[in-house]
Amino acid sequence: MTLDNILEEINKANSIVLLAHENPDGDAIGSCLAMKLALEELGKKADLIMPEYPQEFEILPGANEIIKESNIKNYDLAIALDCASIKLLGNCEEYFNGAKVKIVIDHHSSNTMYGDFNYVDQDAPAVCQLLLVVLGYFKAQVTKDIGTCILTGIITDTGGFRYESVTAETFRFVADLYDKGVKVSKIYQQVFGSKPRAKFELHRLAQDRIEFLEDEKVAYTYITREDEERFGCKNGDHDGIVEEGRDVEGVEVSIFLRETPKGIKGSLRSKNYVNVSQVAMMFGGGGHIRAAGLTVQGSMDQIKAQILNAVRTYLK
Ligand SMILES: [Mn+2]
Repeated sequence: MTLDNILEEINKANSIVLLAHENPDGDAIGSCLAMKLALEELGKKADLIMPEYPQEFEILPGANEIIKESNIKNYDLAIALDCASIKLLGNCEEYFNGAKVKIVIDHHSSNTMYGDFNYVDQDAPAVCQLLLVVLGYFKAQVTKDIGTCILTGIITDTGGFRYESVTAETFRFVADLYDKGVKVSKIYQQVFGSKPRAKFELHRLAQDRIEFLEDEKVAYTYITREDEERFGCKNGDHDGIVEEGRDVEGVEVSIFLRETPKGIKGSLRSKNYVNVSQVAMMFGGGGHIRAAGLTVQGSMDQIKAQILNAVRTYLK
């Protein structure tokens, strides 16, 4: 079984690097930190490389040990968490490619199985929930610190237990974490209950620009680089904008475009029936049925029109 292979590779490795997708979210950071702490429980040290991550996660256990880069280019083992393709590793791709053995642990349906060993379960609402299965199999003890990282990922990737990916198992896992002393309300407050002023201003502007199209079944908005510079935004301040459009009554698909150095990044969300992962894949992206993303070259207006054309065919 894959998990036996993964444990064997971990035991053999003298140097391990942990990586996630660029612009990491709570699940990416939570799963990497949980894995790092769990490896320590198993007597293994690992480097966690993340050039940038949102400041609300700085308080997570082990976050002070996250490094921006490493001198080591050929780790014995690389483990990519919450990352659907090698391309999405961004600047960390070199560490993955340079490693002798490559492992992928993920829950994206669009995962390209780019590791030597791939443990992918698209039904898992978060990689963090999947990690509980993995750590259980490894007989690694889930400490309060590990549980805190894991719960952060579960809460962020499920929108606070709101999505249909949540199962009874999710709540059983959370109940176990609660019994270990993990503070559910504190994590909730940290993740959803507080935002920097720059983030608030960016969200206010994006909300102001929302257009309701296609019989009000589609919400569209955008943010330019100039907007983010003007407010002094940090990495991750745009997180949550696309959900604001989706949450409006009658909206099935929310589209959010954002200028990045690599091109226009599109985020797609759906409420009930449109498979936005399929739409994203038409543009070389991917993700989940209700949450997906893509990065393309072109003008904002052009890309908006192209995505709208694609989304239109799925609307009822
Ligand atoms: Mn995830």
